[in-house]
Amino acid sequence: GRILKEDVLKYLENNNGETSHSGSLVDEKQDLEEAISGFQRIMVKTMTESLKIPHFVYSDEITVTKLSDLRQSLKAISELNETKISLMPFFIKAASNALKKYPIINATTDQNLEKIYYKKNHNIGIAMDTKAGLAVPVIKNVENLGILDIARELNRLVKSGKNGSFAPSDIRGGTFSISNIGSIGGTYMMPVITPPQLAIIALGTTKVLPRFDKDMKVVPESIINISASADHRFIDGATMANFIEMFKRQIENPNLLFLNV
Ligand code: CAO
Repeated sequence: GRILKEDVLKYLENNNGETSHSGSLVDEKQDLEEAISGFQRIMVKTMTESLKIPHFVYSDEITVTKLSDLRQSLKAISELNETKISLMPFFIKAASNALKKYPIINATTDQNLEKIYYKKNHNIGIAMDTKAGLAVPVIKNVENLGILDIARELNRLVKSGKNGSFAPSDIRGGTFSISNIGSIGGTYMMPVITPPQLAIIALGTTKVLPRFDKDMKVVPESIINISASADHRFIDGATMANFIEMFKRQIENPNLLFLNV
């Protein structure tokens, strides 16, 4: 019942990323029948497996005012003109730094649930809305990458998603995932774990909202909601809460990101 390398290669070869992902009917006067193939077939199989996992969801809000300011200031640096740096590379790096401290969140398991594999590399899957539907390409070895390296690799994968040209190795080997649904919309989302991974985080849309500062004055802050799903057979709530606290501390104090603490 697993997706084989051959299935993905056949799909990439035959479809060049084209499906009726938008759901729009070619002929609006009649019903349309369509074979389930490509990334949609992967989604059907993966999500059916995912539902066997006892998920728990932990949510919080994160203030991204400082990080948004930092990102804006980077836009003025001419050397970066070629590379788009969204908030994502910072989220990916913060997650990797936190995974170092909480390795169970970067672990995988086998089909019979007899072993836990603590993965040394942080291969972070990025849920992506591509021309061919939901894909989760992987940024490999994030623990060894700087923010700019991550941004370049994300740019490359987004481009591949747009023209349906992922290499099979791009969509293999994820150990943890991030879904930024907020680039489209939404405040909260319960993300679904991709087996054999044990955890995933989802981010909502950044909104400017009133919050109290340390002097109890109301100030505008950029707020993003985060929800983390974990496999409760292997990860407990306290571990996930600590992981998200560490992630949040770095995002709220972006200087920490560069210290790898
Ligand atoms: N809140 C508000 N704005 C956001 C945002 C957020 N959470 N995330 C991104 N944006 C903004 C970006 O800043 C960018 O704006 P500017 O061009 O003005 O800078 C714009 O939205 C587009 O961002 P992007 O999509 O080009 O870049 P990204 O790195 O933030 O995201 C990716 C990349 C691949 C995560 C995103 O394109 C995507 O596909 N998101 C959907 C993920 C998804 O489908 N999840 C569901 C999985 S379960 O079905």
